[in-house]
Amino acid sequence: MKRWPGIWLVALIACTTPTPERDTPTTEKWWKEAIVYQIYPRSFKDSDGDGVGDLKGIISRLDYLKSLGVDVVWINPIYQSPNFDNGYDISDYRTIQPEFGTMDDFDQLLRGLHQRGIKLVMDLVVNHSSHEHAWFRQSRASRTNPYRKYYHWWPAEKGKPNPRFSFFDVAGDAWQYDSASDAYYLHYFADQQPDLNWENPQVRKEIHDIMRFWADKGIDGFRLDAFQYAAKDTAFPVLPAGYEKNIAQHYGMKPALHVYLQEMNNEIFSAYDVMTVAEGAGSSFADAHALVDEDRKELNIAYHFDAIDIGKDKGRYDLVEFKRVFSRWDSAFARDGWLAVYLANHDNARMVSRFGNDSDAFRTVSSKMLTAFLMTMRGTPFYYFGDELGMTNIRFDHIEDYRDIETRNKYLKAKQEGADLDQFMETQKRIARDNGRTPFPWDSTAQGGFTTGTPWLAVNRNYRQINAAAQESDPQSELNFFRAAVTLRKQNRALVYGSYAQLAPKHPSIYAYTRTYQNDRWVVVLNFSDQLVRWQSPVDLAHARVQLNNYDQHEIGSYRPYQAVVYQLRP
Ligand code: ISL
Repeated sequence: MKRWPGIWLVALIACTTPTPERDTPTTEKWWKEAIVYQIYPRSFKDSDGDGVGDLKGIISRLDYLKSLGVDVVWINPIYQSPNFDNGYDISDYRTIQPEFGTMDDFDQLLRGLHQRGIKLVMDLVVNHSSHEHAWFRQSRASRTNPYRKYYHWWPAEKGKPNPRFSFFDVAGDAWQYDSASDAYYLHYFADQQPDLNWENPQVRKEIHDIMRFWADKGIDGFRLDAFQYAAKDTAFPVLPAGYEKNIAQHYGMKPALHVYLQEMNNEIFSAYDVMTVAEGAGSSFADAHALVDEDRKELNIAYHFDAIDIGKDKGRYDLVEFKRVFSRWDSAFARDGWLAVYLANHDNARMVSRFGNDSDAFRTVSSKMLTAFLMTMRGTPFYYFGDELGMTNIRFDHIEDYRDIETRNKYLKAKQEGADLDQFMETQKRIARDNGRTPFPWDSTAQGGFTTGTPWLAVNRNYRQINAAAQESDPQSELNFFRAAVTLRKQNRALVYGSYAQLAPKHPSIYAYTRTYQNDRWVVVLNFSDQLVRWQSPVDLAHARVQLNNYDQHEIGSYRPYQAVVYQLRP
């Protein structure tokens, strides 16, 4: 275990006014009790030496997944795709991408997971398809093609449509002119990702059939990618000034969204015991509730961006704001609805680089502290693969090292606009999505044991220190801490269903909260700083049992850098 340095800071902060506790939701569901582990399949394990992770690779590591104790695996898209956006541009929703394997491999993976008591959630990318999907090939062929209305077209003789911003387009323009039919089509993401027209009932029926296909195979859930954008104002009016501050409201979240989701629920979700999670939760608590409250009969879990976006632009975050965001969401969902709790995914930097401290001195301990946080909050933890090892950002120096369409296109855009490219590259070291997509380091052999070939994206140079094999045998490793935290959550309903209340909302370094379920009460104390902090809990901890601690010592009222202590009060 790493030693903390000799800098002692006595921070006696009087702000210990607890926030009130809220009721716990009454309905108990398997997906509320589950811990979800997200696998980025390109980077998990390559079985055939082509440098790309694949299904056989995952199959070869099923026992590792079992050993983690997680309940659900969410796998990023594995369908056929020309891969402009790493599978988020699907050209056939019923075929497995050949570089990932075959449908037989998929069936074997699903069986292997189920045999080990692990469920599988698939990523459903249906706000848009690939431009290579047969629907789009037809749609663009002529204005009279039966598939024309599967997408959003604007005839050129009406002039240029009102501007819409594209997240990934080099020019930032979501309208792409297509000479074949002298019209523009809409793509909120890259021009290889045309938006589907959900107003067309035929499109909705096609998607239901696709969902039924996968549900009949026995999968256990769907993550709905970027679905808040599916219902748009298709008159495409001029947007009001300042619309960028509320993209979700102006680009999607129109009332028809709920019609589409209720239809989907009626057709699919109610017929299968599947869990459903909405990527993006609108722009208000009301929006998020409208997506997931039980009586709405739409989705199960809201996956909002407020927490993951904290300080993204500034390069640092303020713990008081971090606590406020998590607490406000918790309290807004204390009675109805349910949330995902996460600190990383394939669209973000590594958790420890972003919210912890990835220096040699503090990487291990701060990554464990963040794990303790995720495993003791209310909401379903969505834990990103590799964070159990404390993987860090790769921080590429050259644009050529990046594979992500977002980073590469933003670089071209910045270049065209004459922006400061050094500054751009520095920012990407902090936030680029490829930071979180590098291959999983299994051991200290070449390429971290991920592949025998050339990896599609560089393996982080620190794989000799940070790898699963080394951590497996070390009882103090991040990996074994993760397993202990998972077990603790699984064994204690208070950590799942217990009400939540902050103990020191204004403290700049300590995040402390209680979780209470019937007469079982817990106190979680997390030091988010690299200094020793003295802080007295308003709840008496003298007789509490320490159930989780990322240091081997512990002293009530004195918390070492990035220390996490989880106490259970004795009744
Ligand atoms: O990644 C983002 C910013 O860096 C987000 O704006 C992201 O594009 C948005 O959350 C939607 O993400 C999802 O759909 C995208 C895909 O690239 C992402 O990987 C996916 O999570 C388009 O399908």
